[in-house]
Order: sequence, then structure tokens, then C-alpha cells
Amino acid sequence: MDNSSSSSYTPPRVWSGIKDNGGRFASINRPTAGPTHDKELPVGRHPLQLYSLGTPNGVKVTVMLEELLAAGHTGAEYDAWLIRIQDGDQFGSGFVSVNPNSKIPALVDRSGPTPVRVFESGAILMYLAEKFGAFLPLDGPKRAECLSWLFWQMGSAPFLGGGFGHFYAYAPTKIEYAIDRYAMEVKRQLDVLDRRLAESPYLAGDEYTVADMAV
Ligand SMILES: N[C@@H](CCC(=O)N[C@@H](CS)C(=O)NCC(=O)O)C(=O)O
Repeated sequence: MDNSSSSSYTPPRVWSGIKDNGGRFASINRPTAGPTHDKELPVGRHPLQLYSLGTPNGVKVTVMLEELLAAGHTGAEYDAWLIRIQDGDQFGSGFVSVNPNSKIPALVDRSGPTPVRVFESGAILMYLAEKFGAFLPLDGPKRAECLSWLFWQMGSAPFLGGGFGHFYAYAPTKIEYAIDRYAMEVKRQLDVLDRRLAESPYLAGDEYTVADMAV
């Protein structure tokens, strides 16, 4: 069946921008990157500075930091700064210099002579795991399995949040095709997870790792 024939919308040959669509993300959506205003980021007294928010992507890093602290890694002490994405904090100049992609979470490691910025939750989890030698196996095959599941999560999550969640909950119009497509894909991904966890206690094998934290 040709679904496009039932649509009242004809895409333009050259896309030139959206009108205010009243959607929940109307104040966030824009087709360009870079800062919209000057605003420095606060810096606290701990070695690690976390700029984040309690969203599923944000909490991955907080879970990792808390697990490191619970395991006795005192170097993982951090200051957590709230980035209010609905208010556009992610487009401030200070935040953009830490994450040019304007998304939380972002981390600055100030424990060495030069601050190190890290963005993308998966990259932050790996960076911390390598820095502290924890929650990421060193052994080749186990490490490969762990990274495979970690990157599976990174690649899959946009279908859940940006795809299913967006069209099901946030889009100002309900589009059956989009909801069906993403619901199906999210169900399939959850089945991948169910099958893996039926054969293994943790995603990467017998140890709890950053892959489990990400998921
Ligand atoms: N791939 C990124 C995704 C991060 C992401 O999508 N963050 C959302 C909140 S969960 C955000 O900052 N959105 C703000 C925006 O899109 O302007 C990661 O894993 O860190």
C-alpha cells in the first residue's frame, strides 16, 4: 500500500525551516548548531564537573559516578550542575564549548593540569571506566562484548526516545505510521535485551559493567 498517497502533506523540494508547531520541543528545535547566548558554566571544588539533568541519558553518568564512589574511588567526587534543557541552557556559550552538540550529559575532568571535556554519554562512561579501571573488562573478548552492548545501547536509544517517545507522547499530531514503526522497533530491541539477559546475568557476561549502566 502506498501510504504517502493518504497524506495531506507534500514535502517541499527544498526544506526551508519549520513554523512554530506548538510541540513540546518547539523552543529547542532549530536547524543550526552553536551558542545562542553568552553564559559561562559554574565550576565547583571537585575534580569532576558534571553538567546534566535527570533524563535517561543524564542519569547514566550519575549512576557511573555513584558506583565508582561506592566502590571506593574517591577521585570520582564530582559537582553536579543542572542544565535546564527546556530553558535553553544547552545553548549557552560555556556549555557549547564543552559539548558542541548541545546535549546533556557533559563532563569536564579538572583533575589534571589541563581540563578535559567529554561529551556523549557512552564516551563519558568509557572515559571514566578507563580512568578508574572499573566496570569495563580489560580482557579482549569480554571487553569486546561490553563495548558491543554499550554501543548497541547508544545506537538503539534514539529509536526509543527520539522515535517512539517523541511521536507517541510529544509530537503535536499523532501519526499512526510513525508510532507503529517506532513501537515495533522498540519492542524488537527489548526482545534483544530479554534474550540476552535470559542467557547471561549481565549484558557483557558475568560482570556488572558500563553497558548495564547505560541500559
Ligand atoms: N547521544 C547523546 C544523547 C543526549 C541527549 O539526547 N540529551 C538530551 C536529553 S536526554 C538533550 O540534552 N536534549 C536537549 C536538546 O535536544 O536540545 C548521549 O548519549 O549523550
